[in-house]
Amino acid sequence: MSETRHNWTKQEILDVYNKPLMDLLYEAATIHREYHDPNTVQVSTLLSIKTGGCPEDCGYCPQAARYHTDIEGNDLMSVQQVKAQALRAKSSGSSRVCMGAAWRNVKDGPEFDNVLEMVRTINKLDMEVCCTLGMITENQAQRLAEAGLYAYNHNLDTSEDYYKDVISTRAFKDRLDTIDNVRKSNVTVCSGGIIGMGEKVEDRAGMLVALSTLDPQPESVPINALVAVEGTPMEEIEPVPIWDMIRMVATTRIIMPQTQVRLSAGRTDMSREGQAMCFFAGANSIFAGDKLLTTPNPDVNEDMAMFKLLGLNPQKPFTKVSQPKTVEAKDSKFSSLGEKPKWTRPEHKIERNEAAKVKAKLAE
Ligand code: SAM
Ligand code: DTB
Ligand code: SF4
Repeated sequence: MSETRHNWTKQEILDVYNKPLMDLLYEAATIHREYHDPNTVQVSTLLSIKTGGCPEDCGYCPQAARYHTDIEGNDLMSVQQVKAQALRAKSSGSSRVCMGAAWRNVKDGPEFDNVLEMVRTINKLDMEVCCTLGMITENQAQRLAEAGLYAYNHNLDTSEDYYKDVISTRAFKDRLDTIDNVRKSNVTVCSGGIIGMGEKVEDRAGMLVALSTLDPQPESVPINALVAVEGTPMEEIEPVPIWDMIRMVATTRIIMPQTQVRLSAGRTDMSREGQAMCFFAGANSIFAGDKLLTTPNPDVNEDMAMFKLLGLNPQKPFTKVSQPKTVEAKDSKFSSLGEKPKWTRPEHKIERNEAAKVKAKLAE
């Protein structure tokens, strides 16, 4: 087996990314087959448990309160609503539910207690549970782990350099700190990013340096293509070419051989042929269901037809890591600390974010 390296340099990653396509595909597919069944793809369903009204200024995100987008905001869903959606996801072939909240960070209190109950409920349905709730402390990660959380998603999104052009309300280091907090628990790490935000290929490589030098590397790495949503600062960016997506997936597979590489946002714009190339290049997970968090995703039936056509099978839950045990709230070893961590607020000016904010004000 090829070794898993944690010392990849940006130049080495660029050299991989820029290989002649046939060489890149062959190398990625070979490594993919060493570590994974190439005909198995893990299927996750996203559930936006709290939508919109987010205080952050992420330039790609339709849920940031400061931009004017057409999404419908919602308060935290109830545990019963979440259970019903998880059952639907299970019956349509998903092995994982990923619950997303438009929060900057998790605050201890009744809402987080409800999220913990959602985690317990889904784990008891024998599905993998993932959460993406923004920045969290070590204590919060431990409480999620006790509830039975399988994975925590926290994307680096781009390189440290380009991060400053995308977000001003938190720093790259805060993201790394949250990942570190998750690592101190038994919860697996899901972290990746977005391509097609106007970044250079060097930034894509820079992000992959940051992810691949984590030790251990993330258990899953989502690669999103930007979904350019009207009203966000990135509304006018042209869709990223499929070739960039294929190169990014292949490079991720080569430098992180053991990880599940998830072909994430942007699949509605990809042909079946394009997606098939991504699976060949090492993608072995997707988000299924007709909605991501707020934007469209291919219909489940369409995806199942694609799986049939390509001879792909959905991965069973807990194939890679065993099922966590759920500890009930009354037996919990970790109580709420009510901490008020000092996450960073750089607040530098990003021209296009400022312009989108002004435009939104005028539209009010
Ligand atoms: N608020 C939490 C956070 O930012 O960590 C969790 C939810 S947030 C929507 C999760 C991830 O979705 C982001 O880190 C980003 O990678 C991805 N995302 C958000 N908007 C996107 C878009 N328009 N296109 C592609 N990916 C997007
Ligand atoms: C990830 O990397 N992509 C997902 C999930 N993790 C949370 C989110 C994609 C969101 C796309 C824009 C939207 O639907 O709001
Ligand atoms: Fe908020 Fe997350 Fe969207 Fe950023 S990506 S605006 S933190 S919901």
